[in-house]
Amino acid sequence: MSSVESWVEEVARTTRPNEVVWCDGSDAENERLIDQMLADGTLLPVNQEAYPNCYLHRSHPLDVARTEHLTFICTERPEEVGPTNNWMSPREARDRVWPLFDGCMRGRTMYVVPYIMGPVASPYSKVGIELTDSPYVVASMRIMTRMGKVALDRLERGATDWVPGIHSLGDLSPDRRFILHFPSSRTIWSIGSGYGGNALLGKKCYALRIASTMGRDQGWLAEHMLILGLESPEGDVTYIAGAFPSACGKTNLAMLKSPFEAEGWKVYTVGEDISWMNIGPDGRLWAINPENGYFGVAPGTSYKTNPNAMEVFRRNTIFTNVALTEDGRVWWEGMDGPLPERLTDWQGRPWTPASGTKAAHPNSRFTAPASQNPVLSSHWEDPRGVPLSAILFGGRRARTVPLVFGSFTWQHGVFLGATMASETTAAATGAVGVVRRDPMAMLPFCGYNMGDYWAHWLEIGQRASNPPTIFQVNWFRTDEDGKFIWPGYGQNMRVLRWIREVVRARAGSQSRETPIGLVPTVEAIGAEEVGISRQQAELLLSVDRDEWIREAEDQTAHLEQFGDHLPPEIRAEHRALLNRLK
Ligand code: OXD
Ligand code: MN
Repeated sequence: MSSVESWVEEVARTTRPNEVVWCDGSDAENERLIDQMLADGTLLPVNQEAYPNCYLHRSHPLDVARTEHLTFICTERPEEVGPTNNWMSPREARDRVWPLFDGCMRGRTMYVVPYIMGPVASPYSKVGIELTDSPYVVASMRIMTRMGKVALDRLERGATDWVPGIHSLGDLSPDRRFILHFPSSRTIWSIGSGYGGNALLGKKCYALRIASTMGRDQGWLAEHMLILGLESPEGDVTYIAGAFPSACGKTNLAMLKSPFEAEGWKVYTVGEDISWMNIGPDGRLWAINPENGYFGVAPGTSYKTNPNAMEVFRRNTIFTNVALTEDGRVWWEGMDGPLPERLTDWQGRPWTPASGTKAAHPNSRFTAPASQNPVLSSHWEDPRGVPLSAILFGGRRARTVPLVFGSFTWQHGVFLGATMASETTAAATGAVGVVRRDPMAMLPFCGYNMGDYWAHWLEIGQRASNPPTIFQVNWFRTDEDGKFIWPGYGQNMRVLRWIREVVRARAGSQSRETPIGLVPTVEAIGAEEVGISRQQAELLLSVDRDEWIREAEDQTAHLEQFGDHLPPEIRAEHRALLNRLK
């Protein structure tokens, strides 16, 4: 018996499902699952003429987002996970959490879901196996990963470092919900939630938390980043990765519809949430997208904000917690067109504009195959990945942070990532709109001590002879009236074009050096062409010394919490910033 088979048997002995089904990933298997879920109400059909092969899932109303406070990294010593992770000892996990798996699949089927994270032919891709009692998870994993026989084939060809993951819906109670990661055995246990980020174990649990520790041990990076290709009129493509916290527009930027398409400027998507980056033989960082689909935030997605996404989920898509129109089409806040007079809300209740509630849950989602993206990069499955010229760190900041600025060096760029902050969104449970430090947008996803993680970033920069240039961006700066100054979305192309000039060392006259980094001129981004007044444009690109001194002082406590694990280089960058400001 193979190691996979004996592990499956062992788990089944504890969870005691009625039946164990090995998934092959075939169409026939998927159809059977969909039929079964339609029959038992796990899925509802949406209008099949408008949205062929698309379905709606309504989750338990207390299970609608990632639950960071119930997410733990399990290591022998708390120091290994650092101050930004929840820690649990493996012994406590065994004593407190494992008993919840005892008999948890009684009366249910346990699906064995083998999957590959990354392009099938890439040496950088890796295998995982998820055991789950949720058919919704199986159907979603089939969209989000290369699932089934392809993964078993890879194991048969000798891949030994597969990641075992056990998932059960349990009783869906937040009181008995845990998402645990064991970096030493590269194992994942998740119980009590069916929500994507908690239950599709390939995504956040494997491709970020576990993979970040693999990257530390093996010399690569697993990051919460989109990857895009920017094509210029000259025909060259500049690859850019970008880390933004959840629900801050990664999907929109990765699929940006260029307002300058006629002139030859175009964006192609490689990935929209996760990037695995290895140093290539040429000393550059090469990125692959480990995912096969998009688990995108629905509200705010429209023809105006992201026309390409509107095409992606036209078919073969699972929607979660969106609203339905009277003729069975999906709907959410921010969609084009007039507000419908009557809807069925995300919990299945009748809704009218007078209801005073959101019709779609703010974290409602679409799960759609990447292959349906009209602007998918032709290199998205390139086994080598794509070579990065720039990395962006972005957040939601109403004040202080200009639209874009470039770092002076890799080390300075790592410092920018280490200190980045953002206002919280609905992607995780908890208060929305609070500024929190979210280093590299990895606060909920880094599987080890964040201080050691920065040291690893610094080391990658030492080993890569030609690393990408690091930038910080902020689409969300507001004016005195609290209105966004920058139109964002397609107009972000203007920022990407300036970045391309900088990485080609051609942006001299279009930039000015400030104490925080290199900022474009108003002309370089054509702020006035998008209807922003000169004064507003200057505010958008301004670096206010007093605000930045406050910002830098506020960074102190954040950095110092890492104690001995804070790399001296980061402390030196912090001091250098304060010196430049004063
Ligand atoms: C996501 C998230 O679902 O970051 O991608 O929460
Ligand atoms: Mn994400």
